[in-house]
Amino acid sequence: MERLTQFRQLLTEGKFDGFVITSPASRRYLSGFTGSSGVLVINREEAVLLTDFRYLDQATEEVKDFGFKVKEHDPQVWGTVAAEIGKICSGGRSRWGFESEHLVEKNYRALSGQMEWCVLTPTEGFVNRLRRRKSAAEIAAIRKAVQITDQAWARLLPELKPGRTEREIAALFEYYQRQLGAEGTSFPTIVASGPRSALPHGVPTDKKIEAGELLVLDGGARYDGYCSDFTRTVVVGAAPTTQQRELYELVLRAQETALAGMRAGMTGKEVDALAREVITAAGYGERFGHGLGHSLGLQIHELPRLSQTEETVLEPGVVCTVEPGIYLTGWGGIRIENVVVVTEEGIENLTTSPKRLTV
Ligand SMILES: [Mn+2]
Repeated sequence: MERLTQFRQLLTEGKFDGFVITSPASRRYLSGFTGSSGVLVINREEAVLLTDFRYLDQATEEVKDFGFKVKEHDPQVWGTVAAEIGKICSGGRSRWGFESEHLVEKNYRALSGQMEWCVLTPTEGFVNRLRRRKSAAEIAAIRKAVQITDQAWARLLPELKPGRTEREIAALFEYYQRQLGAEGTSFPTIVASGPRSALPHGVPTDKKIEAGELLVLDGGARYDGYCSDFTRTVVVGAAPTTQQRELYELVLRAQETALAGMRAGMTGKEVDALAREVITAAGYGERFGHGLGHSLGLQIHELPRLSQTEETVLEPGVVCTVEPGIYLTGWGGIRIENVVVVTEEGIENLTTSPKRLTV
């Protein structure tokens, strides 16, 4: 009920008579419903989850503590949604919000076309105003997801040998996470070796890992709906070259600088700059072509971000990644990623895996 009460506060502040929620993560956050299909219709008096026959029993159980009623919608979903909205605001002129980053144009037309008396108003990141500060229970779920990933990495390290393919490494990592209690991955695992490690999001291939190559693994687990995110870079089966070691130490120093300097009250841009200045001063600023990090929770990428354009001030309870990288086309890439909780004084580091270049 607490989340619904807070959400209604947002409705009042935004002068909305009601709100339609369609995105899976916000739907789950507000109603507790974990199914794959359903629409929330919320105003100051009513909160309804409209879903289909497959989910009626499950939904009734899941929404119990969240203050929602469950109703079945027709195959014509948007007709039922419009009728429900008409019913709870007696068809009078009203202003309802929707998630413009999620409701596609075809569905928007189907909905708005059936309720001319209602002004459907686009919003962006509306529920995120609640979701960006994680509760103790949410942080506990993320912490568990991070622990699973850390343990899977420890289990994987002895398996990182020349001759193995990127796909084999990715499959083992995902299997270990499942063995350790993950519901699944938070996104498809990235494993990229040798020159391919210069691809920040390299999809694993049948390429065999050769001795002395860099290997970047970026993956995460899902636990109780919440995500972890993790990257380590290692040199497999040989001592690192001088260049590999120097660039690795530079990325590590950039990450440690950000971890030591960030705290609540800074903007995402200011935190990004902590790491970016270290890499830029060494002459590799152009090769760090992505943001320093992103929030995560029910989704792998949430707001606010740590980037060169993020003006949002970080509040305590924001959980985000810190993941600087350097990518040299044809040579390889290096990235190191931890998950942290932002606090008044600094951060709490959730990721505990060692940061060793050699395996
Ligand atoms: Mn990430």
